[in-house]
Amino acid sequence: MKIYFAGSIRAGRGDAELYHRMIEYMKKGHTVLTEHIGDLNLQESITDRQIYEQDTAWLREADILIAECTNPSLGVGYELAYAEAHGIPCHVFYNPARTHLSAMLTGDPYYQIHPYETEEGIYSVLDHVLR
Ligand code: 6IA
Repeated sequence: MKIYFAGSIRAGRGDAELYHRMIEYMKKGHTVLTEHIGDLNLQESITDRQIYEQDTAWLREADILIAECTNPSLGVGYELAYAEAHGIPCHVFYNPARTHLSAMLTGDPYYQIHPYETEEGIYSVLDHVLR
């Protein structure tokens, strides 16, 4: 599967190590189009227009969107809406002990929402959805 992984960039990199581990896990059996989300030394080297054009092209190409939404991000919210508009299946992971997820995600039946308590819980759900 071609996976578009979405996680916070300008909205804060506090979960970057978690994104990195999730991407490494998914890469064992699949292609992650957005590996840079887990890059711990992310450097902004292209223009915002180039980022938008590249990311929306990857979204249209993706078989599935996996989003880690514990750290709220406008960009990730935009990507989720874009993916829904293009019929791409979306799975949203978040830790309810750390955030109260937006009703615009939990209230939209299109999204498969996966609250987790421990990081191990993420991987067992990923095993299931990426089968
Ligand atoms: O609003 P945020 O910046 O938190 O939005 C994060 C989301 O938007 C991620 O899921 C990305 O797919 C996308 N995004 C935001 N900024 C970038 C970016 N910056 N590069 C790629 N995708 C981005 C430059 C990084 C550089 C290494 C090229």
